[in-house]
Amino acid sequence: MKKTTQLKQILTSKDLDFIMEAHNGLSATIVEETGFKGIWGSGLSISASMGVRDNNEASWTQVLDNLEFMSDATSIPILFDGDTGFGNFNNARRLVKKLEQRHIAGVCIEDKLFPKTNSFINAAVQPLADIDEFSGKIKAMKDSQIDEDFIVVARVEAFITGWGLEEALKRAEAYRQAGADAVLIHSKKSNFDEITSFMQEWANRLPIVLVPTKYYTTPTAEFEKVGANLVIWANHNLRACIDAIKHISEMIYRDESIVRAENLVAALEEVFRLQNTDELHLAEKKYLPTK
Ligand code: SPV
Ligand code: MG
Repeated sequence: MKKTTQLKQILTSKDLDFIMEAHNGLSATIVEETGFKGIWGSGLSISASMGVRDNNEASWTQVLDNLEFMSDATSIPILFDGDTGFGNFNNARRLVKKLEQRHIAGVCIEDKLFPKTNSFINAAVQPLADIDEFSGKIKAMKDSQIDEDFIVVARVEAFITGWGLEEALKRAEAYRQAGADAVLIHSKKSNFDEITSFMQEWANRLPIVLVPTKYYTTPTAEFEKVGANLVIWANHNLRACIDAIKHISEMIYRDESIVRAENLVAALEEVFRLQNTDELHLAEKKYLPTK
């Protein structure tokens, strides 16, 4: 099944589904192997893994190149975190074109201004996009997609920036009318109250996507109970890498030896397996002259 159709089914199925963050071809491969049905191409994780900030410091084509490796390495759909769409409607619709060419199943755009800042950094002073301008951007993106199953998720940042339920609903409804396939309602609260109040009023008008990074203690059953369709585990692979790399670097630095580290890291054979080295051996047998 096409990746776009897979993502559409994940979003529209009655069951609550989960997708997991990846930030390069290797982490994307591992996410698929683990059993997840989809991948979150996190802006935070991709930028952090590049050594830059989540402020559109990496150019959109640099991010796209990275996504292409992720897409080539996997057969499950990637929902790409497209930030604000990297400009106005025209930049955003060109982004859709380039994502489709790389078999990325969908993109999420948030109603802030370029260059954006991560939602958990000084969010109270972050300006929101004009509703009509952002709606036009969604329309342009939906009008430009070639594959009818390509997904555009509209991310509402009203709660994040200190606005209330009324503003969040107004924006979500405008984006629904502009043609969005789903709404991501984001919250930085450590409890689930904001989202619950939104979900009651929203009443299943469109599929809903949640990112419980800050309200992580909320039992997953609650997400199901309020009618959410998709949960994004947004950054734990990146954060796991940071701790693992720190730990092993410090150990090897102190020991001036790799003896203790050897059994704490993946075997080289595992690296080769994840790179699908066997396939190349078979291809060499098939395509290289045997003399
Ligand atoms: C990301 O993973 O980059 C996101 C989610 O946009 S958040 O960091 O929660 O804003
Ligand atoms: Mg992001």
